[in-house]
Amino acid sequence: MEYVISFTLEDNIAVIAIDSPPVNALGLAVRRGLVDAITRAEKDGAKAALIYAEGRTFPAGADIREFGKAPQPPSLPDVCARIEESDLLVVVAIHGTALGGGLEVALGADYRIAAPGSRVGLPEVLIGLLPGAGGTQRLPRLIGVEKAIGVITSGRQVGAAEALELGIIDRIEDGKPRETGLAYVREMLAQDAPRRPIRAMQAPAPVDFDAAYDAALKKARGQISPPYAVRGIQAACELGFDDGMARERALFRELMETDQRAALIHAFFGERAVSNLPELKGVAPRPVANVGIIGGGTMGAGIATAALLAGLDVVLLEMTVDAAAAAKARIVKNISGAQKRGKIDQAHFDHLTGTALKLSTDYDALAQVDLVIEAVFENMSVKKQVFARLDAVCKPGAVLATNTSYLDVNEIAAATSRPEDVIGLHFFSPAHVMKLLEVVVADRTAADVVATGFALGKRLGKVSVRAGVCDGFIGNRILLAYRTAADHMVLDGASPFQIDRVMRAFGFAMGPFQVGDLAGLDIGWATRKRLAPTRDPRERVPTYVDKLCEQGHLGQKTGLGYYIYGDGVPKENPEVLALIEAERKALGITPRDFSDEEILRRYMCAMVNESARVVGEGIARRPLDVDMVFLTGYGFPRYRGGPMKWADMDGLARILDDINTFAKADPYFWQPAPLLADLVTEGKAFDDLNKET
Ligand code: T1G
Repeated sequence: MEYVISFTLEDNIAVIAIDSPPVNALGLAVRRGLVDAITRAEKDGAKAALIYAEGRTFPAGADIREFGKAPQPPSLPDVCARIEESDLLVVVAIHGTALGGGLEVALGADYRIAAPGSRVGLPEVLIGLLPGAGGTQRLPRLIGVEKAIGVITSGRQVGAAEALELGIIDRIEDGKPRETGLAYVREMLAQDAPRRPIRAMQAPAPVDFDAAYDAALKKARGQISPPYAVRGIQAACELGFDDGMARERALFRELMETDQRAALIHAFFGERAVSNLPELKGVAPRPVANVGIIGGGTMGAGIATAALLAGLDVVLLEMTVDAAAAAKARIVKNISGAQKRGKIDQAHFDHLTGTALKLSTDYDALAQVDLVIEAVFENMSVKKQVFARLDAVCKPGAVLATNTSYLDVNEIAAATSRPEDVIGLHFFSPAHVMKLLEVVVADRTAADVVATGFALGKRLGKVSVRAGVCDGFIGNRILLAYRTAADHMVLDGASPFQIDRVMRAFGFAMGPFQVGDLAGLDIGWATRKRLAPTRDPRERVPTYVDKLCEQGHLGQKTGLGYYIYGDGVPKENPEVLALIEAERKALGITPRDFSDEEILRRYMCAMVNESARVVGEGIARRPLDVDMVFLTGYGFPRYRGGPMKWADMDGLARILDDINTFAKADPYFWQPAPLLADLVTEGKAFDDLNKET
């Protein structure tokens, strides 16, 4: 058993320190150590005990790495009960992020003190669970049911000041947890402060739990852990404490067995694993203290905003003074949003929009920047001109990045004398909000430039995913495949509105045609025109939506697309159905019905098949990389883990069977990806590839 709990006696106070990096997770050794320490404190005749943690944070929860393994005693509920039932006056000193089981341990104590800047929370619903060590029973007793429902079903972190106001903590004190904790214990002993076991507090007043359940169910769009948590809290009102604990345990165990829990844990670890690339071990990124950005449109301004908020100085280049002023206005608007949300104060706002941001129309302004991100018009000749200028102006060693969403980064690099310094950094709009960053590695990109791209991504708070060079990289290439499957279904008889409904029911916030209206139908239109010259004659590409575009109907930005946008809920545009009818007639297609199930199967099989191609070709390193792209950039429902996790759960053999069935009518579009066929032959899952480095 590694040494993770230290015990000292200071007068009649047992001082118990948890020391289990990186986040003092409550793994077996910590749980056993805590129980042993409480027993020892009682044996040594202590009057009180202080529990605090060394390192960066008070326990951030149960050890998620133990999930799925056989549970070993003492369980976390037993640890909390052991603390609560002891005759000792127990104080917990919190710092960092006391989350999940960490907060539940703190709720087993009599009093809680926290350092300023501490955050507490019960984020279990975010990983498909509910608080399983008394959180649904103790928190409502402490802060009331309404507030407990809000904290637990959102899984949000609560800052120290709010936690004090709610009554989760009793005091905020600056200083080392051991010192502030000890002083607080001595104060409590001097006052002969009473024990305060939460289990003995009165059951909280109930609310309309069915209404709360329904509200949580609706908001979670198919994820079940938040509504389950409401039922756990309901037990705190309707059952005695022990029965309530038993109810919580039963609900917790049920959730532990679900695919949703497995998918959400996959997402949690995947977001951290995806940017740990073996080939970058020991490769130092180039230092980046400032960035240049070329192009101040929506993307450029969004990237500038993200960089400024991450503490980088920005030089933004536009073609004219007016365009530079418009870019600045966009950036100021973005940053004032952060100020409105309380993320920054006025002084910080002034710094970010003042000294930290320079605008220019002269390339020479970029001569000293450490890294440049080009975000100009998606046209190869324009980009080549820009990179030739950057090559001439930027200092040696500056990283030259393009934000292109599909163009060939090798071709762009070849426009410079330093292709090893060129990389793709594909942000997703709005760039200061969306977490996904595709780091596109060209053939000659140097390893330390790749490392610099990932370091910048981490600095900007992004989930960075390595992508190889191809049309659309990872996300947009796969998007084109399942969008095409949807278009084929529309030509053959399905309505775009039915397809949107089916994909929303699957858990997407929006269906593919709603997304088209949001992004602008002109983007797809331009892609179809761009790909037309090299299109295989066997491809089936609809033309009805081009007619919409020709009439100037581009979706939300023009108020009309697949849907009619006015005030209130967007309405289905009947004009679209007429255009589809006309195209079917012109193609001699007799429309047929599609069941919701068939729509879902075709849509998802196309997504999985192209994903398998992208992994098989090495464009994405692992299946989890594709999952992280879709969870963080394309609205894929997180509780399904991403396309490849979903495929593993659905069963690769079943997916391959479906593809082979669909191929009977369209062998060109439905060609099984070699990797998918190989895994089925070997009886393996995509997840087996994630374990390989
Ligand atoms: N268990 C195991 N490892 C964990 C962990 C955990 N709970 N939390 C973090 N790690 C690892 C993480 O994988 C990474 O490892 C390193 O710590 C740093 O994390 C009964 C059952 C605490 C806010 O859901 O939200 O309690 O990659 O990179 O950005 O009711 O980690 O370095 O090898 O994220 O500063 C509930 C999850 C569990 C909190 C820190 N608790 N963690 O963020 O660092 S369920 C959570 C976080 C539970 C009870 C139930 C964040 C953080 P590596 P990091 P960070």
